[in-house]
Amino acid sequence: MNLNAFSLENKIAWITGASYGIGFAIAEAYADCGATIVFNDINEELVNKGLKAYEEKGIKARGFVCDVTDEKAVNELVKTVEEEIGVIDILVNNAGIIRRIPMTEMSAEEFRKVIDVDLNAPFICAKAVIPSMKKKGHGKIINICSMMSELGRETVSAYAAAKGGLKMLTKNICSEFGEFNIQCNGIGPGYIETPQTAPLRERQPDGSRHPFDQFIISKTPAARWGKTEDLQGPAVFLASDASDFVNGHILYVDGGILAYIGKQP
Ligand code: NAP
Ligand code: GCO
Repeated sequence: MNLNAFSLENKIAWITGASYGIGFAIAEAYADCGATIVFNDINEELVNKGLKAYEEKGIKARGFVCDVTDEKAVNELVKTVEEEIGVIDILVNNAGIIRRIPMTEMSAEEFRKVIDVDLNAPFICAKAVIPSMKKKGHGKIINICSMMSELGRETVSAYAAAKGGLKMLTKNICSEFGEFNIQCNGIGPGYIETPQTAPLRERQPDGSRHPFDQFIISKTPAARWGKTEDLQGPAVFLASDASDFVNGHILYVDGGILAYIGKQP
């Protein structure tokens, strides 16, 4: 087998919301595999924080202030990248938010905000990069889904609805653009140690582990939370030529949670 199939040399990758967290880890792995990194975040402070973090890793990334829900700003980012760097070969729709609120206490505005960032924005970003991918004759779109693309739980109704929709948007982009050699797949991370899940892992006043932390450990065959590094290999695979015949698939990187009934207490 030609191991160069996993190389990202001469590829331009745009990872949204990648100043830190899962997006940063994916961008770092892509840079290690030879890709040119483009990222955005919602404000200049975060972009500068990200640029510093990339620089410390020896990565010359291009950072943009861009709210992914703003179609005009997204189109301007893509136009600038195409003019100054080149056509985007790989898009990772990573930017996302969660609001943990019981459904009957959640306002329609709060629900809409989560849907806007976690579902509408991946549509906007994919729509912005697909035309040039079609002209170039290839492209990779990777949507960061979630276990909540498959399962629900209390307080995350908006997030689960968005991530369930993102799974189906992934399958639809596959269906509509596969003939142009564009592959669109999802990654469904399990419970990963990032700022987004920090509230679920906070130590209790008595020093014990958070009940939810203990719950996840009991539900995971690997008996641990995931680390952002656990997502790097799968993300490289889905961005590389090695996955050219993988399309419309959600690759769950969850330590086995979705396969496991859970350890008896
Ligand atoms: P995170 O630590 O909260 O990072 C999310 C990033 O997206 C932040 O930089 C955030 O900026 C940015 N962002 C939010 N709204 C944005 C917008 N409108 N425009 C541009 N950037 C925006 O999250 P994470 O844990 O790394 O998660 C990254 C992705 O993985 C998300 O889609 C999340 O749903 C998904 N995921 C996470 C887990 C997990 O266990 N952590 C598991 C499954 C899926 P701000 O700092 O300004 O908010
Ligand atoms: C939650 C968590 C999860 C993770 C992830 C699981 O509150 O249940 O935040 O939603 O972020 O999406 O795959």
